[in-house]
Amino acid sequence: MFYRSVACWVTKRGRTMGSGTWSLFILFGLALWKANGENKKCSYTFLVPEQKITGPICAARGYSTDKDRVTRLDVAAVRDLLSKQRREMETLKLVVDVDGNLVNEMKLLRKESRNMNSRVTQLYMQLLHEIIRKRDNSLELAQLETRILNATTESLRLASRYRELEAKYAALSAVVNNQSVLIGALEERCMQVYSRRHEHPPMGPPLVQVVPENIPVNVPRFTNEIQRDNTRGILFYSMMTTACFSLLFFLLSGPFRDCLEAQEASHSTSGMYLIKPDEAERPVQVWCEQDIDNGGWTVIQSRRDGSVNFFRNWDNYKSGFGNIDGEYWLGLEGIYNLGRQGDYKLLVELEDWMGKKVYAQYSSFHLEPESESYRLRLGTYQGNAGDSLSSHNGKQFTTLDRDKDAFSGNCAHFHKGGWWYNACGQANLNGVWYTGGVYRSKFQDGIFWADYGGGFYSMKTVRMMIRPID
Ligand SMILES: [Ca+2]
Repeated sequence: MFYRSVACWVTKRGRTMGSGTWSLFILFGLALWKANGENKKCSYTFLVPEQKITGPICAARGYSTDKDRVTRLDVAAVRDLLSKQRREMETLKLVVDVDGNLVNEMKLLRKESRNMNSRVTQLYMQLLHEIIRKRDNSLELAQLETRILNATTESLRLASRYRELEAKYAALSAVVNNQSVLIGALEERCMQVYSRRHEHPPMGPPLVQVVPENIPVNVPRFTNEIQRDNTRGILFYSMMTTACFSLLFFLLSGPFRDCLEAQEASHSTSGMYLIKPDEAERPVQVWCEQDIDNGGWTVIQSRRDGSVNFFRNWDNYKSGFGNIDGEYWLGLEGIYNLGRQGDYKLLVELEDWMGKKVYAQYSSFHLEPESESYRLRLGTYQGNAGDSLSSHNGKQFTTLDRDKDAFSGNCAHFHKGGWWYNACGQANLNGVWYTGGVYRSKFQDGIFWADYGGGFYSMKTVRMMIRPID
């Protein structure tokens, strides 16, 4: 049966096999025949060339040992191949494991990358914000620079202007110097001419040498403030108020002979009144002091703030000037007319710059007529200011344009006022109103009362007032 199977398989394959194949099968058939003939004690030996088997192996178990040997070699080779592939698989597994780690690391790296991106974005925003802020700062800096440039330009302009002014000042100084030289030369020329005409150059009056018993205590000041000539506005106001008061008094009562008569007519309030002395041609305004020493005092002179210039001519002193409610001079003619209608006494009220008030009272007071240049007639002194007026008793009135004093020059020029100057005097109540008390001047032209403060102490307020003798 086996033979038939082989023959059949050979027949089928014989159509496609070559001569080599046929030889192989012949040898294979002879071998089989030998195996069957062992029983006949006959043996054959075949030498078959070894060839590599690449295709499927068809082995019949239990029939051929050579054929089993070839198969084992192949199996060993396959095993080698398998072990090799197993190692490669292990290697690949290791590689896969490594790749897994790499994947994890990659994930971590991605996560870190995302974090880094977020951080980078945040930093970018911060950088953007910083850039914007710096741009704003740059704008402010630019504005500041512009301002600095403007200020620098302005300072340069001012410096240039200052240099120009300096140059002008230098030129003016040169002019002044030249003028000074010229004035000096002219003065020298005048002195030469004057000395040819007169034996002696003009001298000022002797200074007051009286050492006062009462010296005002105050801080020495040397301001020599010039009198303010703001009388125009005040005069307008005074004229208006005067007109109102005049109308009022004419309608209601008065004019009175003096302030005592006004007081006796129940006008006990100090203020402006209209009086008309008996011999006066027309009424005049005065300030009536009804509050001190029983009242009834007609104020003939008042100084208190330097608002009125007292360095005036004869006509002004004759008719009077100033403001009734401020500084004023009643007028020599008015004072003369008052004195003609009775016996009057004089009260001089003085206030220093510490606010202390002193007084000097004279038992009688009147003036002689204009033909006698309003000569002063005084009674005896009484008071606490010192007697600085008795030396003027019997003296005529002197103004800058009418010299009636006992001095070779005009005392009014030196003392800058109008007064019953002697040569020149111990009192100058119509002088220059200085602030602060002590003043500096070449001549004693302040409002001084020599027995109170000396000749270089200018009083703060002064009032001269008269009242009929009781
Ligand atoms: Ca004189």
